Order: sequence, then structure tokens, then C-alpha cells
Amino acid sequence: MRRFVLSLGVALALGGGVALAQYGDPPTPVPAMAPAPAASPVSIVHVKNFAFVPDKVTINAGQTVRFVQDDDTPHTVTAVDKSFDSGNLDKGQSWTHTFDKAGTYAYVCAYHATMKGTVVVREP
Ligand SMILES: [Cu+2]
Repeated sequence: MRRFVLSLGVALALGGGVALAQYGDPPTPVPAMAPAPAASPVSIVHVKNFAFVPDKVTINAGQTVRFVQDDDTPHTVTAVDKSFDSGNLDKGQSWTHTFDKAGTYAYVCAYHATMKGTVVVREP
């Protein structure tokens, strides 16, 4: 009974049909309102002067790469095998991607075929 009241309280607090739709499920953790826990280590690649800098980074599986778009011209970060795609990135935007599986990931800018980069992901 107590649990029901708590769940209902959470559902009401969220105020959404999504939460109500989960009625009857075990209580699910509410998405953190507080800042996310420390993210996995992040490598940073700048997109600048029509190039990815550095154009090759090596990380461990589960780590994240942040791409920071410094160019006046829009660019993308698009996997050659299409496994990830940032979509359009304007100047000042950044995009992160976490690589869960080991492998070598080649990517390009969808707008500029000469812009190429590689992320090498090792087993941790
Ligand atoms: Cu580009």
C-alpha cells in the first residue's frame, strides 16, 4: 500500500502519461534531476578548418568522444558504416558519442568527403 502511494506520488510529480502508463511496473528510478554522475573519460576532437583535429583518437570501450565544431561552415560526424551520425553541427555546437564496442571506426563529414577521421576503440 505504501509503495502504491509512493508510485502514484512519483507519477503525479512527473505529471505525464508516460509515468502513468508504467503503473503496475516495479518502481523505476526517476531520471536524475541532479547533474549526471561523472561521465566516462572524454576525448575531444575539434572540427576546424575543414579537418578533424586530431584525426585519430584511441579510447577504451565505453569511453566517449566529444566533437567540438569550431568552424564557420557546418559539418557532420558521420560513420562510414553509418553506425553513428551527429547530424548537422553549426559553429559552437558539440556532439558526443560513446563507443561501447572495440573496433576501428572511420568517419567523415557528410558535406565534405575530404574530411576524414578515425576512432580506435580498444577493449578496456
Ligand atoms: Cu564538413
